[in-house]
Amino acid sequence: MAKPKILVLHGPNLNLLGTRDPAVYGTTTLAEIDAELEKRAKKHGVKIRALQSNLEGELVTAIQDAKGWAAAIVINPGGYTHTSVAIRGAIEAVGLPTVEVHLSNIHAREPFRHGSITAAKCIGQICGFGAQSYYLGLDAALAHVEGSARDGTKDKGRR
Ligand code: CA2
Repeated sequence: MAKPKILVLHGPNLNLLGTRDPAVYGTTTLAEIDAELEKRAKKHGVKIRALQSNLEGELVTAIQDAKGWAAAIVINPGGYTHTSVAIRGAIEAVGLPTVEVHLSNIHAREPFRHGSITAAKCIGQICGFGAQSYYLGLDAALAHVEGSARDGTKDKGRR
């Protein structure tokens, strides 16, 4: 049987990780996060496809295209978390189990970051653990995919 695949999506400016603002976002680069995710996924027999984009429409298209091949999505929508009805709509439309992750604790930051437009269409949100948020997000996605496969609820509970 083919290995399940997980789409990892990074939103705007996350390509700058490790180069600026280490007090807020840490020193780990995006390439290091992707490499660690790949290593961890491999242990579960899962493949990762990671993509960073600064463009809302590209993120929407990536989510739509995932319908054909991904078992789950891990997404850090970056600043679009707080603004993007389009990304929320794409997550809802594809119905793939999606985990929202944030490096920082968005609830402890400026009020405009407290709300997430996208999180309500995800199975859950993990924030505040730096790069670990991505690894915990992958664990959550894997647990969901493996759990659904085990108890036969693969397509149940979709929003
Ligand atoms: O904490 C997170 O992961 C965020 O999604 C990061 C976004 C921010 O707008 C969200 O409110 C929370 C910003 C990503 C910018 O990343 C940078 C990394 C290094 C240097 C500059 C920006």
